[in-house]
Amino acid sequence: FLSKPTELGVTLVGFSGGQSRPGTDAGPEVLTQAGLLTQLESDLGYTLHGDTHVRNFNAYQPTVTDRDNALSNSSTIDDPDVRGMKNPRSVSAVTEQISELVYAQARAGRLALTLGGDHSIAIGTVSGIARAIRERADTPNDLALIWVDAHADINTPETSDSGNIHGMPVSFLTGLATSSTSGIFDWLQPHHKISTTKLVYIALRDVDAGEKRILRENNIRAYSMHDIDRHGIGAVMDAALAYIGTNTPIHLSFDVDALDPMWAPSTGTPVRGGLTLREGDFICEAVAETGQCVGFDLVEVNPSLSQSEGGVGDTVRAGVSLVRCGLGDTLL
Ligand code: EXY
Ligand code: MN
Ligand code: MN
Ligand code: MN
Repeated sequence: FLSKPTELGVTLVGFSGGQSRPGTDAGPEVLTQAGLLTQLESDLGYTLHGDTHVRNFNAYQPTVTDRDNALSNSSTIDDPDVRGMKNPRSVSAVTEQISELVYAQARAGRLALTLGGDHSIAIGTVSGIARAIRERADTPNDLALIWVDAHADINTPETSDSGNIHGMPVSFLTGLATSSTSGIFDWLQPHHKISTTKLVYIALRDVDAGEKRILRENNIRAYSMHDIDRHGIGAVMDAALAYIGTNTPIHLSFDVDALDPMWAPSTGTPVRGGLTLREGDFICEAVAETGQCVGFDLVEVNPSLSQSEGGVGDTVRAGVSLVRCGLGDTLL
């Protein structure tokens, strides 16, 4: 139902307000400096659309210091917690803008590539693509979402212990988190949302108790590292894609912390016991191979964080590899 993608709609999101460690906003910059976009053009043959310069969405992020200063300086923006969410106005405003930008790329029939940024930005990417897919005549079915991550990112504001919105995007995208009268994420309309039956997780290994309950109660399809160890990544991808079915457009949201920190140490919430780089690449290749992929995010690359010399380079090389594989790079 979709023709082989040649047009790429690029959005480079410099934003870190969904969590508290500075540096994730520089993710798109280090990935593009490594030549990623040039490779997509010259090696993979894509025509690039959208904005190939990084947008600094952190300009919308009032920092903790700003908040403290706001007590003495009324001209600084204040963004106090709402239902325990940190930086709620800023994340809501930024993701609304991302949603519009990504919608425009997907609506024009382009494969929407977004480089983040922390994972809160997926509230923008998934909502924009879900809406575009509902409108497009070449896509008979609603969007499916494959979320590759060590974490489930499905806390509601009420179940979250941290208040970090990068741990909540899936609950807002599926409507499990209720929008309130607070104005935060009130812009999310039914046409932006996806069904929990169209959601598949891969590589989970650090899921909060409240999130486990949400996954269980909603019967959400999830493949943990345990499942990958038991069945192998090939069988897991076969099952995941069979569950989604053919004729269904797919968005792949890849958190680099799904990879073991051995391969991708420069990220804010690393969890040991993760995917090898090849398993990560394989997931991306398998989705690309379906010909159903309409969107791809790579998030949570944080070049300010590295335990070891060379850790940033390793993480960036891994990120470049994942994107190339997700966009249909083949070796033979
Ligand atoms: N579950 C934890 C929380 O809600 O704070 C950790 C979330 C980490 C989220 C990273 C982006 O995947
Ligand atoms: Mn994540
Ligand atoms: Mn459609
Ligand atoms: Mn994660």
